[in-house]
Amino acid sequence: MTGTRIKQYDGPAGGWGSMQSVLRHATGEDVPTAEGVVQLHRQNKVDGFACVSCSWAKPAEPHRFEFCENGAKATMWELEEGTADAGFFAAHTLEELRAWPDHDLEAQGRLTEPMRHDAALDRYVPISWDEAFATIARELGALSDAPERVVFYASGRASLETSYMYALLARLYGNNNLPDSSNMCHESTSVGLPRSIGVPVGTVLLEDFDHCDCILSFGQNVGVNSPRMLHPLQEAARRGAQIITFNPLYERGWERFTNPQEPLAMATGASTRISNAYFPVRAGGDLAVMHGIAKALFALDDAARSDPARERVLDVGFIEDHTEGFDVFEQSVRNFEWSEIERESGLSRADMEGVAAVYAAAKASILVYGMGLTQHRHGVDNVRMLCNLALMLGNVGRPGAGICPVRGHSNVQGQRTVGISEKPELVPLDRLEAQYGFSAPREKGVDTVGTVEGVLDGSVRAFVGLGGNFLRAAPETVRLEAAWRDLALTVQVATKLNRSHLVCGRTALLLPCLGRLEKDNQRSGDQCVTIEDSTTCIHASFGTSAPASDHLRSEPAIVAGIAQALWPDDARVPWQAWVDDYGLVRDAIEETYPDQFRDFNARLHTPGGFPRPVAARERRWETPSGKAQFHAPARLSATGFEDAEGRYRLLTIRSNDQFNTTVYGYRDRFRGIEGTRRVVLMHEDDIAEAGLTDGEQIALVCDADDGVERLVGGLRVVPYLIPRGCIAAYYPECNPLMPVAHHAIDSHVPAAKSIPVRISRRTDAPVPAGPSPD
Ligand SMILES: Nc1nc2c(c(=O)[nH]1)N[C@H]1C(S)=C(S)[C@@H](COP(=O)(O)OP(=O)(O)OC[C@H]3O[C@@H](n4cnc5c(=O)[nH]c(N)nc54)[C@H](O)[C@@H]3O)O[C@H]1N2
Ligand SMILES: Nc1nc2c(c(=O)[nH]1)N[C@H]1C(S)=C(S)[C@@H](COP(=O)(O)OP(=O)(O)OC[C@H]3O[C@@H](n4cnc5c(=O)[nH]c(N)nc54)[C@H](O)[C@@H]3O)O[C@H]1N2
Ligand SMILES: [Mo]
Repeated sequence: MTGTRIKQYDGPAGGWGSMQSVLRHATGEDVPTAEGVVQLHRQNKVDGFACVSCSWAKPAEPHRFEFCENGAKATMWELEEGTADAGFFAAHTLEELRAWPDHDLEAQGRLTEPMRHDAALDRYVPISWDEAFATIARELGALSDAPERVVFYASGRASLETSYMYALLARLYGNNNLPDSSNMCHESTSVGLPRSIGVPVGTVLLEDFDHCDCILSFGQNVGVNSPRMLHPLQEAARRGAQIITFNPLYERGWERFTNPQEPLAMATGASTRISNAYFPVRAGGDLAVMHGIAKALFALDDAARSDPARERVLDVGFIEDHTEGFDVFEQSVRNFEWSEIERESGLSRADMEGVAAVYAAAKASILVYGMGLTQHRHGVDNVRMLCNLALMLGNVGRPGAGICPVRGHSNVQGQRTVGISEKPELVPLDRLEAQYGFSAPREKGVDTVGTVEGVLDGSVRAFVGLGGNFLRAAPETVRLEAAWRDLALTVQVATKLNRSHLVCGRTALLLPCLGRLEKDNQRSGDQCVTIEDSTTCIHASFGTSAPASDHLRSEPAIVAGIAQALWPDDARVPWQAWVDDYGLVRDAIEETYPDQFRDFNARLHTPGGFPRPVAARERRWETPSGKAQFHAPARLSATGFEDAEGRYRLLTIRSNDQFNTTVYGYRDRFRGIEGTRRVVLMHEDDIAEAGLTDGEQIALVCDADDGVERLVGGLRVVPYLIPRGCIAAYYPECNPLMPVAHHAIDSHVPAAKSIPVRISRRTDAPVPAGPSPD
């Protein structure tokens, strides 16, 4: 570690900086270079593997290297040599490991064999696969008279095949307790979009980016979290499309990009401007911004209406034929005062009018968004207000136009498609019952927030985790960890060691699985799996690299192993045949979802993936009334709390050197923060007003009035270009500050982008592990 370095970064996204960053990881992580290079070449190709990083679309005609800086890091992180094997666990107690930073835990390398927690030794010790499955079956069997006490969590990386099997396992066991990472992520999308446009997913395809002339983006960090999306954005910008971004932070990817695929640009350092205009909205201020744009659109339309020679601004034909609720929405927008809109958004009326003029003039617009909209108390209203803007101009269901939520994990959207959901009404239970001859549970299951509450109040007794790092990703870290130890059973299926593996229930198992890059050889031969990208296209993925250990099992084999141990004499589900040949799981998926997965096995290899049908793309509205719905939010702030003296809106952010709770390193290049993650980004006037100094270390205290103290210390104050009253700090270090009750209404997404906090000089606050900012 070279120590903390905080210095403004002036380069573009992409470019030599990204090449250097990739190379540093290639050499620094001990990857056999040849293997790393061979694998990178196969990333996101038709006969290759689907990147384990983000879920952005994979083009039919891929670039020579269809990967980005962060996809390359994800690949190398998984291939890295070195292992967390039995010898490693013999050498370290869990108490000792709990003091390690997230980075150091995963950096040990891949998990290699099944382990169980020995409480007396406070260590993981090896266990055979058969014993592990028998232990799980015994513990789950003991809870089966009240199956709602068991939770089956999934992180969004597992394939469609694994996810289908896993959801079936939970339902055969007797519950719909299938929370997934989406509950902390785009659940506001999954709840908001169906209400507005009748589908839970975005409506754009990759080719729409070739036909749009305007892109509005809200709260998404493209350069870090979906860098391959910079290619269509760059092409759109070069064609002259207007790109307008709303984000409290100036994120480099939306500003400028140098395409590493272009030798001339690399040689000359030329970069493409991405956004024509960039507006630093206050965190939680998007509802106000979107109301401002809508209000200005109404004003433009009023002017057009008064002049018969001019075309209307609103798409009145579309509104008339396809939508409901317009009048109420219109009245509501007109009733909000500009002064209020300006105050809540932090932007000027003139700016919002300017955006409205650009948006009104465009023939086809795409509206892009991410966590900056979904992770708020009123995140569902945010999503629905974005739909309103699209509906006003008929920007859904025609070429070059649409709604584009940029999803997170590489198969998070697909997991929902094949039944991972706590909401039974979203799953074809009748069909599953007919297919497998059982009576499916009909009660709603718990989501992530429900799981946290259930662990806290004792109603949840066992947790099975298919990937992920639940204890780090979820809110309420401190109380959750304390209650977690009282669970009867915790099972973690994982590739790498993380914090969630170090806080154990009374019986605890850690089961290592193959990663997506690894060759998965089963009885019928080498297997491929499938995933769904952000634009509903389904892709095959073949792993070819040698498995990190001979003891690893594939995720389908582990799910089947648990099921077979639970129900050894039950022939209703062909678990073993499925493990032998994943093509049979795909046949089963097609049988359950015939419209979505027609000819599944035959279409796997379609270049660019094959799109699932999305009704809203054809302007069919699968809402109760058969029309798209305008919605009138009752307020302009998405935060769910009032402003108060000394109270800040904390937005938790990802660095350019992490994938969720996986911390690759300590270089947040675009933000110019290196060597530490213990920082709080603050406007310089706020720093002065609070009597703080640049570089001072402070604590943050959650400002929820519920009698629980939540604090994080050792954070260095960094002056930063961020709206006043807003501060930013890293996830997951700041998750102890998030109360479980502070989540989005209806979708239950923890409100990680506006947490009410105060600044404190207390010195007794727990300090996150990791390099100190001194
Ligand atoms: N390299 C890498 N790739 C990833 C991930 C990763 O961690 N690393 N994570 C994956 C996952 S699971 C997901 S969900 C996605 C996440 O990708 P994003 O949706 O981009 O999520 P974040 O980076 O958390 O936040 C996005 C942006 O929201 C802005 N923001 C915060 N509050 C507000 C607000 O109130 N309004 C507006 N307009 N903007 C706001 C932040 O400044 C930030 O730039 O990326 C996926 N891809
Ligand atoms: N404060 C705050 N909290 C947040 C967020 C935020 O922006 N702010 N973002 C939220 C979001 S968007 C999300 S999606 C969640 C993420 O929550 P999770 O999905 O639960 O967390 P990850 O960090 O993605 O999980 C990483 C772990 O997954 C395991 N893993 C990796 N690959 C595989 C695999 O192929 N198979 C298996 N079985 N395991 C694997 C590894 O052991 C690794 O340590 O966090 C949420 N929490
Ligand atoms: Mo996510």
